[in-house]
Amino acid sequence: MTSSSPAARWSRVATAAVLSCCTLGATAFAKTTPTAQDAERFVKGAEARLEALQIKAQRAEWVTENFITDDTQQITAEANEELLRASGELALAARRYNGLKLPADTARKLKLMQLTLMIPDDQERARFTRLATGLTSAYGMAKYCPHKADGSQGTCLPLDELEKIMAESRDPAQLKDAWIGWHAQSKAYKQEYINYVALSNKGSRAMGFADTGALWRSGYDMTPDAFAADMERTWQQVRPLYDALHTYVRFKLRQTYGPDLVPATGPIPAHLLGNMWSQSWENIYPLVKPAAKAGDYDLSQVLAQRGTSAKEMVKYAEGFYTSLGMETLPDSFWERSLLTKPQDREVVCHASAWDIDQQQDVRVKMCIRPTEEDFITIHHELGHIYYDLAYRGQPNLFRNGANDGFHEAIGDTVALSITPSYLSRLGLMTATDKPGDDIDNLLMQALRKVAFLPFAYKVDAWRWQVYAGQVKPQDYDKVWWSLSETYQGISRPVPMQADGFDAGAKFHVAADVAYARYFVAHLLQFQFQRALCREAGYSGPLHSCSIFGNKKAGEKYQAMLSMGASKPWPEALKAMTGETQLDGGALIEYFAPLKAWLDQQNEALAKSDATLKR
Ligand code: X8Z
Ligand code: ZN
Repeated sequence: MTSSSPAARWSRVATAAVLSCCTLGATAFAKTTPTAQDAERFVKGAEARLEALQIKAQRAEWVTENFITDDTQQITAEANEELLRASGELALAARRYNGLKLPADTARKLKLMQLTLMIPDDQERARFTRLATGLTSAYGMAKYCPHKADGSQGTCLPLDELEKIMAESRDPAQLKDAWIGWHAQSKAYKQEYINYVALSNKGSRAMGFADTGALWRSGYDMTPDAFAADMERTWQQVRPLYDALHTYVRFKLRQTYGPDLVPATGPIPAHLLGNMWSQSWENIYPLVKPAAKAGDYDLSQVLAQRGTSAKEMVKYAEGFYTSLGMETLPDSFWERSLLTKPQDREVVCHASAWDIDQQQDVRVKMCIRPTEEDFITIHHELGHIYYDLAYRGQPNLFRNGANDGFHEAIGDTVALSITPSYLSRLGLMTATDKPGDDIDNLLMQALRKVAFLPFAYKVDAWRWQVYAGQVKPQDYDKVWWSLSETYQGISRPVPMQADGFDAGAKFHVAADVAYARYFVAHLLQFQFQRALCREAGYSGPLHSCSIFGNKKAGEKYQAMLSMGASKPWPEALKAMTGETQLDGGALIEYFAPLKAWLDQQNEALAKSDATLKR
């Protein structure tokens, strides 16, 4: 099972299946104290049942996301309902063994099994899974249909076309229109989301968690409060770097769009950052790149000019993993994956990786275009796939990432090795190309990675409050924008809509995929990269390291991947890096030259900006 796939939403293990609980309840719940042997027998049976149901749910979900209709949604909701019932029943039954002296593996499996929702009422459970499928599908099908000047309806724009506008347009009016158009869509499913949250909380509370946010935060081998404190601690570590980047970008956007649109201090309007959610800013690199001296190499241009096919894009990524000594992707991957957007049906285009049968049947679903962004994303997706393949030898309950942030960090780490020298080796950069220097490349990377951190923090800071009941539906947007301003330093381009649902315009909110994982991953990937580069014998600056072709680093990586979720994540981290906690230090080391440069630029720009009146 893969972190991005929906069955993972409701339980840490996502893969735990069920004995038909009631049989178990009737027979095994005798009054006698259970033995360790009973516990092991229970776990074994549970894993077998869960596996069968997980595979069934994955297949149904795959079909729905590739072909959204009322029927497919119903089939998926029913398969997920069966899985959820089983997971809940097993989780309850597992409590019976809590406190017994057990082998470490069994105790861990029992613990993982209890990190799930439990919705005992048949109707509520069915309503819950129907809402879940409906929300993901509604997001997948949403389109902005602008009205023409004469009031008639124009061509409807799906998300990928709106994202293209956000990435490429430099016309503030057009950007604002695309931004508003997309953010108006989620209102349509706000009530479903509210109902979904209520049922989800009910399911979490039945398992003894304060709410679903607390259940999510319990998936990190520490208490929910300790995890929240770790996020805050590491955010404070990296915040000065984000602040420097934000200040620099604001100066540059002010120069581009003028002081009326971009203020000298305070938040940046969200529609000017090159991305629908302002979550990563690499698309505005041309506006903020260091003047004159910057190189002009553009990977997107190269890929588009060569007419690079979606399959070729994936082949490049596969080539990286095999260069580390990992296996080639099975034939079924190429036969069954969806790599381009079909024109004849509704699909969920948000990129995802799937582990259908927990053995060989791995797939990617992604609407690939020949761009640098997608080139990086496909390396990310294959990270999920190679993790899935590496831990398939583990028992069912351990076929997962050490934590969900690990799952997200695997491919991102590999993508950090897409350096100019690597692109030259692939022939994607030639002698006539003018690559940027270190600062150019670091700035681009910071627009991707550093800009992302407060966004990831915000999404779940908001959701934790929503799940805790601290934010009422009428205040969803108020709190969303207050957090957006506090953490990201961005503002809504226009006043809030009445009863709006801006958070729901993000896939992971509509599809209810926890987001703290990406915050964790954005720190972990630098910790991983530093360790792998050391293993490869590299001793230069961290940002220039590429582990391409290094079998020694590959072995080290594979050893951690094959552990799956069998050990608490600090042990997996230690095995590879020697570190035992989440830490922003490696990221700070990677960007150190850029931080010094940004500080210098900001000082100089502050002086020249004084002449730019608001
Ligand atoms: O959703 C994803 C992946 C699939 S797990 C494409 N990402 C987050 C996002 O798009 O919001 C990758 C980075 C953040
Ligand atoms: Zn992912």
